[in-house]
Amino acid sequence: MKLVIAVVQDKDSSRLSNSLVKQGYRATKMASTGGFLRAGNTTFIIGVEDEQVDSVLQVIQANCKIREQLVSPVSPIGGTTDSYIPFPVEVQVGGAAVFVIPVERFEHY
Ligand code: 2BA
Ligand code: 2BA
Repeated sequence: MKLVIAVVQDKDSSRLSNSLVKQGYRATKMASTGGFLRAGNTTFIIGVEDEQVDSVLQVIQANCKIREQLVSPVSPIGGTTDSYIPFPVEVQVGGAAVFVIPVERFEHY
């Protein structure tokens, strides 16, 4: 068994959730925050059999779009200076950052 962890944009999360259910996959959605943009995103955890991993990855890929996002200057006042960005920069966000992790044990009570 594998655990697929996928960080996706909020805009894609309902579509992805619907597609996963439609294809018979079980998933848990968690509200998360990107460390860089400090904006909300959604983390899916999807426990699947090894042979289903590729198909789940295809579902994720098909439902998550790459988008450009402008990062506004962040004022260092009152905060730390290590993440200070002095001018707006455009970053590419998503489609999805996906990790596939082996599951040692799965119990369902
Ligand atoms: P954020 O951390 O808010 O990052 C949003 C986008 O900003 C990233 O898109 C990337 O294009 C850029 N970015 C992030 N950190 C950067 C850095 N240190 N220097 C320059 N640009 C940077 P994605 O790579 O598609 O990531 C989207 C979200 O997925 C991230 O949101 C984060 O929540 C998650 N993520 C991505 N890679 C990860 C990783 N290796 N481990 C854990 N979470 C990750
Ligand atoms: P359970 O299987 O007991 O799952 C309870 C919750 O545990 C799920 O909530 C989900 O958040 C998490 N979960 C279960 N299996 C998971 C997995 N393999 N990976 C990640 N998270 C997992 P819900 O998704 O709201 O599901 C509530 C109940 O609806 C489930 O109870 C199950 O009886 C049924 N169900 C869920 N997805 C189904 C599906 N695709 N087909 C048929 N029944 C489904």
